[in-house]
Order: sequence, then structure tokens, then C-alpha cells
Amino acid sequence: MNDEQENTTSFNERFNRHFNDFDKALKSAAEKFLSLPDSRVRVVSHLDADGISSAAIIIKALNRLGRFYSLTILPQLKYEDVVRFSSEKDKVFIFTDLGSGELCAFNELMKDKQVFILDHHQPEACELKENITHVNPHNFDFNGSSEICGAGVTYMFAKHLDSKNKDLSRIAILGIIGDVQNPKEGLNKLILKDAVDTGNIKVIKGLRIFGAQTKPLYKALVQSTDFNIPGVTGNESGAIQFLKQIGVEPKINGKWRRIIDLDKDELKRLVEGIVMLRFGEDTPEDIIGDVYLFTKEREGSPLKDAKEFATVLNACGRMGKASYGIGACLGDLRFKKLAVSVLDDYRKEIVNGLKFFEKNRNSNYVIEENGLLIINAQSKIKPTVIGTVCSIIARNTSLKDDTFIMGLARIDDRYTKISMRYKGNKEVNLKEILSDILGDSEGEVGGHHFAAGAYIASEYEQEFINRAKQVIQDKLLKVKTL
Ligand SMILES: [Mn+2]
Repeated sequence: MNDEQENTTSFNERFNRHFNDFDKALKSAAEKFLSLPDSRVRVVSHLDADGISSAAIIIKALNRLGRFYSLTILPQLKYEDVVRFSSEKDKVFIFTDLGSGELCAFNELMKDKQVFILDHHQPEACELKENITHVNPHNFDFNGSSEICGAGVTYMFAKHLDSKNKDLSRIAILGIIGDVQNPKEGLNKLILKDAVDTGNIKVIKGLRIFGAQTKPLYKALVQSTDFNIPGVTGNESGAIQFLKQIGVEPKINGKWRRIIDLDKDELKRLVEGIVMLRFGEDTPEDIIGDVYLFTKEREGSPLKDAKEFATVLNACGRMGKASYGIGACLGDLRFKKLAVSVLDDYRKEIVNGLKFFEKNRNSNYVIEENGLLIINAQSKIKPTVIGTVCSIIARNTSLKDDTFIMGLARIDDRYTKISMRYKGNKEVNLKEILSDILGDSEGEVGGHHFAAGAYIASEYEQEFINRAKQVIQDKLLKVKTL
């Protein structure tokens, strides 16, 4: 509690000191954009849920201005992408949810373009020329990893383009949830307020179990990996038995019931039952909390709960169908259906990835050594799915504790995506370890302590694997002597 209070105080202090400047920077960026001649706008955004929400917000805002645009969605902005953009004929670019890591490249290469960067990632230090407009919360002492997301920055910019865009705050909520931020923390609060004020979002107290709107109740409980429920998580018969014990029928008239199908009393018994089972956990009541609902979506739709909607967007991005996700954000009925159907394809893709791993455990595709598991999937697993596959393997209980998991998947004929996860309970910083492995080679690393990723030229795959073995063995030795 104390920590939280301290954080809140310091946020309020920082808010009083810097918010005006941050908002002014957004406002003058918007004014600058509006003063430019009316040419086609090139929008470039990131492929995750936050990036797709950002793109949806800016596209709607451009539509309202009657401006033409073209859209590009990238898994990551690389130096060579900037090289490519610099030689294209478009004069005005808006980068959302990415760009802050390549500021020097913009400076150097985009000399005859007007570039707007609306991002929340840690910015590269660089003195910017006049034609590069960069707005980033980090430059105003706000925390871009917890207090505002890419869609949040984009939304605040859009609101300065036209106050009508206030209704787009609902889309920014998807970016916040997608980037695993708290809508009640930091600058996110302002966006949540707009989303509630415009009547688009409703916040309720509920079970924070994924799939309340769509999954059979027992299944949602079995799959509750975010909140462990002893005897129920990962245990189908345990889940059904638990429901019978608390007097909640898992099935009525041959139809599996969802959380939203329960009446008030049943829901109360369910919550109490879960909290009881979680009694040994550090914070048993954490499973109850804020749930963010889209008021205009129908009950039971995968787009009703912001967490499920964000998952749909994420799937769209990773399956190369970002435009479906953008259409769904903008409320287009046809795209909503298409976007939801992509989620099934995405799940199949993950299952196929896991099957590939299991089938090839004794082949050249999978290297298993003391404390290290490398899946060199080549083109057998999509680069946008390899990270999720590694995460699931890391949660798999049959794997020994203290294991580093790495996945390699080809992006095209030149680049390979690397994902890294860890199973165990030691303090590790995967981003740092991955940087160690890459050394001074050309690769670029992103991520954080528990999940890291990188891109390397495919010709260095073998060299990378060799170095990974070496670095991880050193690491394991160190971990053991701690
Ligand atoms: Mn983001």
C-alpha cells in the first residue's frame, strides 16, 4: 500500500509539473500537422494491439479531416525501414507506437519529409531537426511503460486535431490493456475518463478471469494462468468438481455456461469459493478487480471485454490481418466478424507451433542442453507466433526449473526473429542476457526482464546459437553460486 501511495504522490507531483508541457507539445504537433499542405499521409504503426489501436485512432482522425493516407504495419522499425521510407515519394509521415528508437535515423535520412512520431518507448538520444516532431511521455518525466501507451499518445494528439475525436478514447483503452498497463494509472486515467464520459466504456468489479464473455466457465477457470486457483487451474475435472461443490451448474440444458450467464448468488458463491481456494496465495482477492466493458458491444461478444478485444487485435496483427483489427476498432460490422475469426486461426497457428516442437524434440530443430532449450524453427513457425510458443513452453510444468528457452524463426529470406523466455524463479534479466549473446553484432534487442526478442541476419543463426550456449552456461554457473 505504501509503495502505491508514494507512486501516486510522485505521479501527482510530476503531473502538476509537466503535464501542461506534454499537452502543449501534443497541441503544437497537431497544429503543425494541420498547417502542412494537404498531401497523402503515410501512417506507420506497430503490429501489436497497442499499435493497431493507435493506427485506428489516427486513421479515423485523418478520415474526419478528409485526408488521404496509406498504412504500413511493422513488427519493429529497423534502420533499413527508415532508409526505405526516405526514398519514397510521400512527404508526410506519422509513426505511432514506434519510432522513438530510430530518432537519429529520421534526422539523418528523412531530410525532405515532415515526420511525426507519437510513441511511448524509451527514446534514443538525438538532437532533432525542425522537420522531425517527436512527442514521448519519457521526455516529460512520465513513465511510458505504465502511465501511457502508444494509443494514448496518439489519442491525445488526435484530440488536438479535432475535439470530436474524444470518442476515440475507447480505442485507446485497447492499447492500454494490450500493453498490460492499468487504465487507472498515470495519464491513462485521463483517457479512461474520456472513454467513460463519452459513454463508450463501463468499468465494473468482476472476476479478472480471461474469457468471461465467451468461454465455458469451467474452461475459463482451467485456463486461469494469470491467477492460479489451486486444484482448478490446469485441471478440468478439478474445475468441474469445484463448481459442483459450490452449487454452480457448469452446464444447463446441454449448454456450457459462461461467467456472464451466472445469476448474482451463483457469482457470489463462485467468487468466495475461488478466494478460499487461493487462500495460500500472496493476494487471494486479486482475482477480483476492474473489468473494462464496451457498452455498445453485445453481451457475450468477444469484443465486449477490453481484454478479449485486445487479444483479437493482437491475433490480427500477428496473422498479418491488422486491417481487420483496425476495422473492428472503428466499429465496422464486417471487419468485426473477420477479426474475431482470425483469433481461431491464431490459436491453430500456436497449437501447430507447439506440435512442431514436440514432434522434433530429437531432431536438429530442437537443441536441449542443461538449462537451455533452443527451437530453431526456420520457416516452420511464424516469427510473430514464436514468442507465444516459447511462453507456453516456459509455463509447461514438464520442463526443468531454471531453463532458458529460445526460439528462432525466419522472417523472410534475410532476417530471423529470436524470442527468449525463462522457466524458474531466479531473478533474471532476459533483455540483458540476449544483448550479451548478441554482443556487438548487428541485431537489435527489445523486451524486458521476463520476455525478450531480437532480430538477426539469418546467416548468423549458427553463430548466435553457439554464443547462446556459451553465455547461458556461464549464467547458470553464476546463478548457482549466488
Ligand atoms: Mn505500445
